[in-house]
Amino acid sequence: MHNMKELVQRFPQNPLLQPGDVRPSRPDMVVECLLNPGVFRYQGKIGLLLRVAERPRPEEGWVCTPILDPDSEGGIRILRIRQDDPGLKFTDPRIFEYNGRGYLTTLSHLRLAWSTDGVHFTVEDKPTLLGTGDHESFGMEDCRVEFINGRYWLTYTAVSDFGVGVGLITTTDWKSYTRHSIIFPPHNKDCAFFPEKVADKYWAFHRPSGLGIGGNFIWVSSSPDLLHWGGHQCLATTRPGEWDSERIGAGAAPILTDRGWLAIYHGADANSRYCLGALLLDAQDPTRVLARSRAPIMEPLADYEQTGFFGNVVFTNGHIVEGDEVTIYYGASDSVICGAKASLATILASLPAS
Ligand code: MAN
Repeated sequence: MHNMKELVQRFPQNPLLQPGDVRPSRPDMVVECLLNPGVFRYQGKIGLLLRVAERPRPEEGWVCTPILDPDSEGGIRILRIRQDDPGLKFTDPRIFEYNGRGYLTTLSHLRLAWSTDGVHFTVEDKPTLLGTGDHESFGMEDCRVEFINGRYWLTYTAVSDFGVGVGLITTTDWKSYTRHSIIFPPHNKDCAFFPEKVADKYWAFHRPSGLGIGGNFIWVSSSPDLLHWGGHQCLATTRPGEWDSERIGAGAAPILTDRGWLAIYHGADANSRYCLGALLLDAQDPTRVLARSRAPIMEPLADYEQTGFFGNVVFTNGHIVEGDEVTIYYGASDSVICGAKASLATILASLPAS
């Protein structure tokens, strides 16, 4: 099952969390997938901010998807469409089109899970953050968490009928939350803040999508205050014919090493097979790429990474660094949460000389 040449070591306990470990947000909903956690330390514990994707119990002959709607009972409206409706078009298990408009098959919220050993996690009983307002009616996804200036900064994908953008929330205690505005409007996702200032500015990765011209590329931007972003520059593009030919996006915050900023990113090919790779950026100038993985540092090879809600996916947006060791928490097959360890020196040594 495992390719021993890979430079990451998967946890033997994988998967660490599965949909059955999480209580649905309402009795009429089913937890379908656990995905892509943000990761942080708080009061001696490791916290995961999970993406929990739910949908109504399946009904024979119908496609049902939940949409947040403050005017509906319980704050959720169920869109019910007959499976044979000619207006219905299925693209993949995650998304569908109805009468020319795009919808998600599941609704995601964010939920905390805690651990003292980084392997065994206890998931909170209730959603921590639910989509709020017009820009999150299709949910909140794939949250990056970074601790800067005494606060945790949560950058997540806000999905609605208006598009897919990046939302920002801050907290100090994981009990009360301050919601800021959308910081990168549609179409944009995969936003991760750098942990500290570089050249007197804050920095963030994000992933706008070009329509027709351009593509799904990683951009880097700077800010005086972590709220207002400018100086946008394209940092890395997809590579035709390679494992990252279709779309790329940042993982969590980059890691400062003695060779520069090491960033772990995801790349997908035309078959939507998601792997992880690494980028090395200049320590003083994060717009300068010094090196990039030729081959992935991690591929979907384990059974649980190949089969699931959306198979052949390893996707990360959170890790913990301890000396030379990075523990990568990741979503496998858009279904379960897993962990893997790697040596930073080994990842750096795998990058082509620049
Ligand atoms: C893609 C996938 C889905 C996600 C939507 C909206 O289709 O990443 O998992 O729900 O985008 O962000």
